[in-house]
Amino acid sequence: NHVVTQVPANCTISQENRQFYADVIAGLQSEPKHLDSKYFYDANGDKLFQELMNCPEYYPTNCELEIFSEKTAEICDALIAGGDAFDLIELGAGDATKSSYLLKYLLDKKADFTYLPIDISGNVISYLNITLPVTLPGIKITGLNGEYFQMLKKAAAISPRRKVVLFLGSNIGNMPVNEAIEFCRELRNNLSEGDMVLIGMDLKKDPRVILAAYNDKDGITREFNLNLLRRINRELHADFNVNQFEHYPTYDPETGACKSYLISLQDQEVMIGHENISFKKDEYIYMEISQKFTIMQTDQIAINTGFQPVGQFFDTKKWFIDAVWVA
Ligand code: AVJ
Repeated sequence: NHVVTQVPANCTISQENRQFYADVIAGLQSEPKHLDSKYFYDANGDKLFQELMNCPEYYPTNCELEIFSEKTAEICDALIAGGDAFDLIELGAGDATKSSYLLKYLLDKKADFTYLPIDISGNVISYLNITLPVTLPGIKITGLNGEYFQMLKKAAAISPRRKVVLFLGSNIGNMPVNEAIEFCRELRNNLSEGDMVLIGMDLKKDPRVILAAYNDKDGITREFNLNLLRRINRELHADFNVNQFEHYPTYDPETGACKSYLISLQDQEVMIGHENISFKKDEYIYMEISQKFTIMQTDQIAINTGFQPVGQFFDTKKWFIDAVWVA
């Protein structure tokens, strides 16, 4: 954080925020305007997402927790079936609440594995490195702080063992379908034959249930979106008036795309660093996609990207799937 870039004469942007600044400016100078949802997760965004997971309307976390707590043995047996010793890699581990069910079961079973959580947040990785050996005595853990594919390459360099990759929470849904397929292809290219993936995907269901999950009564999702504008104000010296933007979530039952927008309530100008961005009344910023899938689509994505779908785990309502794929 020592190297700084002058933005306007009197403001500075830290080295680590230069990419953030470039992405924000490029996104808001595009037509239509958009921001990248990966920037939701600063410390405040992490907290809001935790709150969101406790909202009654936000069902995906509860569904996947039900799968992990009720089907622990079946899931672990499917993962162990590929061979004894393995590296259990988690993409975007967060606080590892869901994966802890698997870790505990695998430890009790004396399975020979090392847990390698990968996360872009250094805080997350140091938290896991410190707390997991206490809550799960005997666990072998090597946290990797960085981008998914760079860290996967690093994991492959550290050990030649079979890889089992966890990609949970329907994080795959944060990409449009084409990009999700590209992502799975790149994932496959970073794995070897016989490696496995356990991937969580949110399924199509009653459109009203889905829309409500992204439009909770307490307004946490709204705050979650507006927080990115606040973060831009704080870190990039901008002057968004967040009261002049309205959260607008949509769900298209045909395509399964759940998208959220922030709509400008008036003609307005916003300064970000030395850039001036104009908004027309009713103009939108496209903030996030949370894609929903059919069960058939989950199999097709696997097959089209070089995997074999070999297992499916559902919650009782069949709202969410954790699928097992073999490379
Ligand atoms: C963490 C990406 C799975 O898309 O459902 C929740 C994020 N956004 N509410 C999702 C989110 C709005 C969440 N993921």
